[in-house]
Amino acid sequence: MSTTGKVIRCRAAIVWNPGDPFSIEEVEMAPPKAKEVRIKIMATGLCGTEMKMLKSENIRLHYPIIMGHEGAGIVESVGEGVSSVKTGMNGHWGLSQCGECASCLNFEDNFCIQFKQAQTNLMPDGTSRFTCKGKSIYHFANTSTFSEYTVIKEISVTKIDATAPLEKVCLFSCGFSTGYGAAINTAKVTPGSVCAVFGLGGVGLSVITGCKAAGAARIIGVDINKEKFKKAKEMGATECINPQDFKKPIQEVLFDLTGSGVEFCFEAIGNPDTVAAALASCHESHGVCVIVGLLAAGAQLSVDGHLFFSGRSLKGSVFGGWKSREHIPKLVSDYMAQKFNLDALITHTLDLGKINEAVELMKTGKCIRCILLP
Ligand code: PAD
Ligand code: ZN
Repeated sequence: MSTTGKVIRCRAAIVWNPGDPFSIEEVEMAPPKAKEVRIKIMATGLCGTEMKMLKSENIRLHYPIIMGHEGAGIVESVGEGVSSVKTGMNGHWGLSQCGECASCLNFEDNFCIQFKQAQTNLMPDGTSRFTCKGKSIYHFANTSTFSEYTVIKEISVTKIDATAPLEKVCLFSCGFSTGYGAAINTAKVTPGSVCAVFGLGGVGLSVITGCKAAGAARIIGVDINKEKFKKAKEMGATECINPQDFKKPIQEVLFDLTGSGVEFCFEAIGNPDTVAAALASCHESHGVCVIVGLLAAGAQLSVDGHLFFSGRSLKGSVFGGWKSREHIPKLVSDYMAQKFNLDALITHTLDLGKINEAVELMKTGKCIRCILLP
């Protein structure tokens, strides 16, 4: 029996209040309104960003909320006026791409103005499509993938290869694309260069994959968890170091190791102190430091202004600089053509009902990416 136009009762993981664990609940998922699409989620990753949100670090959110943004699924139905997406299509999402705003029209920019609206944690008409126990539940990043179904905007849905395994390519909705693109698009890593990556989680390892694809000669992994080194080397790191093994600050260690500093340095942790260390590790004139990690709203950076005198640069990067609808289908095709190793990022797979176990695995550093199956 078709569910088009009807409310679907389904399972979702809700966080009721800041700092609470996930609670598995039955929710009512309203049908999509105009220019919206309802998706049956087939798989979703748990990203470092949700880990930060669970710690209720100063990331502006409204509660109760259904988090999750690293998902892939199948279009169940579409709202009025939807023309680019059809029922049954394999879908994927990242940032929105309206194609009309100043960011979308800029060749190098991917932060579509319509994504900012997602920060209200509501759909464009200012309401939610999720209800639970009579309460309206907030969306997250216009995705909310920790649910069997979700409703998102048409301009955030990307059509991908119908044969792509959704339980793997869901990582293109965030972690992999973010890290890989930070190296390729934001830093523009050059062949033969010396790179360093601070933080060897799913995002940092994807940065390593990007540096390797760009032909970097040296890729130095930096993490306080030594358990991460084996996988980092498997992905392309040429050496790995733990800042806690040295008496000197890590930037001095990196200068000792490289002679003149790192040419492309990435911070994939989201900590103001490691951003400062990553910047100070860069070559004094042509060194480029890219902040990939999410810093809490209001986080202040303490960096020596003189570091910029000689030409170093510091850049931010969101979703790896990819324009979602335009670029992600090609990345998925490259994966299908085995151009890079995405599968190595997936260390665990669990039922969505076990999402709090996935949180524990991430907290204890035992997991790179845990795929949750709704
Ligand atoms: P993760 O928690 O799997 O990885 C973080 C890694 O950093 C772990 O291996 C830690 O051991 C390591 N670490 C923590 N503190 C330190 C330290 N002081 N020195 C060295 N290493 C340390 O997270 P992830 O890889 O999923 O995400 C990483 C960050 O990227 C996180 O801040 C997340 O919010 C952000 C992110 N940004 C975007 C974007 O578009 N910019 C997208 C997705 C994720
Ligand atoms: Zn736009």
